[in-house]
This record gives sequence, C-alpha cells and structure tokens, in this order.
Amino acid sequence: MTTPNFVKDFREAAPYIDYLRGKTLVIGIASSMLENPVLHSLASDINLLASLGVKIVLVHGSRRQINALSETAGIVPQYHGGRRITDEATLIRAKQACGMIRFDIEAALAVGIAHSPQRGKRLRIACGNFVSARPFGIIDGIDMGYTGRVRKIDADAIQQRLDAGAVALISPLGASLSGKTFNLSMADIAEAAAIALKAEKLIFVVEPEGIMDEDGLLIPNLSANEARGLLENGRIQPNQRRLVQSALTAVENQVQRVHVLSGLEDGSLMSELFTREGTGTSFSQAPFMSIRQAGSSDIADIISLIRPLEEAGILLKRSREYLENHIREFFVLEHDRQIYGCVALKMFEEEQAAELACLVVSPNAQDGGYGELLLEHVVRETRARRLHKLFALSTHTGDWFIERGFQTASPEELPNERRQEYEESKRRSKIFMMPLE
Ligand code: 1C4
Repeated sequence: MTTPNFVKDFREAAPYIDYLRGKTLVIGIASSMLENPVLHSLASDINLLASLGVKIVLVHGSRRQINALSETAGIVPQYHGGRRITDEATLIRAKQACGMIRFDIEAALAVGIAHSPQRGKRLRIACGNFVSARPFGIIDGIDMGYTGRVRKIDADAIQQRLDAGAVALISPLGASLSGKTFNLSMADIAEAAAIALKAEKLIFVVEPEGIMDEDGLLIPNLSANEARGLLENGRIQPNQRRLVQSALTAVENQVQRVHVLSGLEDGSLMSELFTREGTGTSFSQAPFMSIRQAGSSDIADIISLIRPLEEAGILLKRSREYLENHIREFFVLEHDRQIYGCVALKMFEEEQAAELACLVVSPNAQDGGYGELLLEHVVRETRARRLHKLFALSTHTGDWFIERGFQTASPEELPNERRQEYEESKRRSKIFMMPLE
C-alpha cells in the first residue's frame, strides 16, 4: 500500500537530492545544540546527507561547555564586545571542552542512520590542523588574551578529506605561527571555511528559529542589502549580530546560500534542504536578482506586467488605485534594476490563510525558474507569519501549481470573505491549496 504523503514528499525532495549530490555544505553548530537528544537527531540527519553524496564540513561551537567547565573551576567568564576574553585558565577549559565535544560528535555520528540498511555503515570523520589563527589583540584597551581570529583555512587539506568521502570536523581552536593555541568563534571558522571551500551552502544550526527582528518575529529571507541594512539600523536581536555579519560576508564571497535554522525543531536541516518552503532564515547575495517588497515607485512596472494578462482574462483586473492602496502586499523580482515578475500575498489572518495572487513573470524571462523563486518567497513569508495554508486561484495555470505541491480544493475551503467574492464572480477559477503545517 502506498502512503500518498510519502510519495508526494519524496517527489518534492528528489530534485533537491540530485542538486545537492557532490556539493559542499559547511554546517556550524552552536554549542547549545550539542547535547542530547538534539545532537543525536542532528547526527542522524548528517549521516543521511553524507549517504546521499553531500560533502559535509562540521564546525562546532563550545561556549556553553567552556562556561560549564569554568563555573566548576570558579572562573567567571569575561566578555568584551560579545567575544570571550580568554586567559590561560579559560584556554585550558576551551581545549578540554573541544576534546569532549569532538568525541561526543564522533559517538553520535557512529550511530548511523537509525532503523535503516545504512545502520552499521561507518561514516569516516576527519579532524586536523585545518585552521591557523592569530591573536584578536587589544580592543578598546582590553587584552583579549588567547581569543583569536581565523588567519587561514587549509582548504586543500579539507577538500582532500571530503573527496575521500569523509566528513570534516573542525573545533573552534587554531594554532598561530608562533606555536600558541587560540580560542576562535564557530561562526568565524564556518564563514571562512565556506568561503575558502567555495561551498554551496553555509548552514548555522542555532537555538532560535532563525534571525529574529527587534519584535522577536522570524525574518524568512534576507538579501545581502537587507542584511547590511539590519546591521546598520540595529533592528535585530543584539546577540544575532555576529551571525548576520558572518552570513553577509559569506554570501558576498560567493557562497550561494546561507541558512540559519533551529536545531530544536526536529528535522529542520532536512526541511531546509529538501523542501520548497524550507525553515528558518535564508540569505542570498542576489547582486543582480532579488525579490523584495514592492513600493509605489514599482506600480508602473507592475501595470505593464499585468495589463496584457488581465486583458486575456488570466489575471483579475486591478486598477492603479487598487495597486496604490495595496502595494505593500506585492513583491517584485528585480534583476539588474529591471522588474521581471511580481506576486501578491493577501492575508486572511482570522482563518490563518493567505492567497498567492497576481503572479506574473515577464514573457521574455519565463521558464528560467523566476516563477518558482517567487513561489518559494511567498511560501516562506506565509510560514513566517505562522499562517497554516496558502491558496491560489487560477483559470490557466493549474498544472503549474499541482506540480509544485498544491492540491485542488473546493470553495468551502476558502476564507469566508474570499469565498463570497468567488461566488459573486463568474470566473469559475480553480482553487489550489498548499497546507503549511
Ligand atoms: N501551466 C502549466 N505549466 C506551466 C504554465 C502553465 N500555464 N506556464 C508555464 N509552465 C511551465 C513551463 O512549461 C515550465 O515547465 P518545464 O519546462 O520546467 O517543464 C515551467 O512551468 C517553468 O517554471 P518557472 O519556475 O521557470 O516559471 P516561470 O516561467 O518563471 O513562471 C508563470 C511561471 C506561471 C508565473 C509564468 O508562466 C507566467 O507569468 N504566466 C502568465 C501568468 C499566469 O498564468 N500566472 C499564474 C496566475 S495563478 C489570478 C490573480 O489575478 O490573482 C487569478 C485569480 C482568479 O480569481 O482567477 C494568480 C495566481 O495570479 N491568480
């Protein structure tokens, strides 16, 4: 007997599996995510990824474990500018913490993929002197001691291990040319490793859902410009600044995507990599192409995209006045300062639903994946607003939605207000629904 959900999900995942095979992912795991049961579920997902031919570099944090060891020894942790000041006693705890964490990770990865034929197949793990360091120095008159910066990543050595089928595991410590050991930050190493290895993705597994705005709401997508803006205007949680800075530096240096997601959500890594809607916050450089909220200066471009389709009966008619009043519901896809597509997201908060409407890609840019990107953007926005379903009405594009995970639905499933409009209209459009539980 087939289980329809499994078949649907597997079909959705298949293109992502194909795309990720042979690609390099750098995964930075925060220290708070290195205890069980979270570590075990992450390790099982990492095993699965490795078995699919994904090349994985793991960088672990150590802050929580250093603090625990310091506390036992009666040492009070000292910080400056969010970074630990590492004196000799703390450096000893940092080395102890990294040793313990490394073996915990190795043990967790040794479990393999639970309940599968892969169980018992050993994953090779490579550790080594992949990172060289230099001192952080004296900042604002404060000697940061053995706190260091990344000086260089030995990308060739890591690459050799990856090509031989191993997972590379890196601890946040590095030796300097003068033979001293320095305490480094997980985010700095993960960022530098992703850039040096020209990784496809850099993923930070942290405790929060992703990057949160000043009101504590998840920000689902950030282009490099938006991330820079957030850092400049300070509209993020202060303890996430460094993560945003690392993500920004990575996407500005040819890492295709950076994701920040919560390790507390079981399977979040898998959802991010193998489903369209993903989870957490996704960063992209998008130097030429970006999807952003529309403003009134975009109305003329939107009108020239939608008018021919309104006349052909494919889209509903929307007057200039309507667009002026509802422009904040629209997103535009911009490439090299030109608008190539748009989509609107109409909220029905009471019914926890949203409508994907007014979806257009300019005829000269169709079949290049822009429609898919607009859909992905809208799905992420809907999820971030904690709405449970996304629906679209269409007279001509039903198959496109079905192929992308929507199911046909009846007018009874529409929010009341939209259902009334539907019944008053003579369009008899088909209704497509995507549940987002
Ligand atoms: N049916 C099935 N497949 C289609 C298709 C269609 N009509 N049009 C394109 N495709 C396929 C292509 O053949 C291609 O397949 P392939 O070669 O990969 O096998 C694939 O899709 C391309 O995918 P993509 O991601 O590259 O897509 P883009 O070409 O970038 O964009 C659009 C896809 C459908 C957005 C684009 O073709 C387009 O702009 N079409 C004209 C406008 C349109 O049909 N928009 C969809 C509207 S449905 C209305 C409203 O006003 O709110 C009506 C509401 C009502 O009440 O009726 C909407 C949502 O806007 N509703």
